[in-house]
Amino acid sequence: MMKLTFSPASPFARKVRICAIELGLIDKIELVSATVAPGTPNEAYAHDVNPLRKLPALILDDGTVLVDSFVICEYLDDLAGNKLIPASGAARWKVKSEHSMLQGMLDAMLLCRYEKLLRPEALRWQVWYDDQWDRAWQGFTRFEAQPDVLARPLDITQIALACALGYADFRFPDCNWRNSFPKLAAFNEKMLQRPSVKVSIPPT
Ligand SMILES: N[C@@H](CCC(=O)N[C@@H](CS)C(=O)NCC(=O)O)C(=O)O
Repeated sequence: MMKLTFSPASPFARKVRICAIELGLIDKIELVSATVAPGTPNEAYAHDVNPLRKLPALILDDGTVLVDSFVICEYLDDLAGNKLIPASGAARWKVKSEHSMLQGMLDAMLLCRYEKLLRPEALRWQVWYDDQWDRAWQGFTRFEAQPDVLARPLDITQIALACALGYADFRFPDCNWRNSFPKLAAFNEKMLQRPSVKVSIPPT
């Protein structure tokens, strides 16, 4: 049994879980809850799993640790025979680049979250916060303008995008992204019809 370090609030862990369900691999993975956050070092996690103290990480049966949701999704897709990431050619690099962009959007949103939640108020820098938020927002703007991406058969880009939109709902409920991105709103509704996406909605 593989082990995935996990938190139900993590959009990155959610992305891996959705991939595993869609690829028929979820029964081979045990979700192991882990707690990591800036400012409260989890030394055991740093030592045993990931020195970067981030989740998710996938621990394979032979003890190998795969770090980072980007790599874990690719690994699972490889095991299942390239169902979520095109196996070769221009489409492969386009989808990987989209996935990478969504990683950056999620990183930016997570930094905003940590800034609000963890950084002492006197040390906050609004310009920096707004700049990070704008990166995520510009990313959504980019996907809103690409209806062909939203209409493809299920792939990693769509899964990551659903996780980013779900994270906006979860941590930034007042951002009103649906008003600005109607195509993404329709896409999100469609994604929520999938059991994998629905079962992994972060708990409120
Ligand atoms: N690039 C990483 C990002 C993972 C990440 O930032 N995870 C968050 C939880 S949502 C985390 O572990 N944060 C702890 C920290 O930054 O201290 C991935 O794709 O797995």
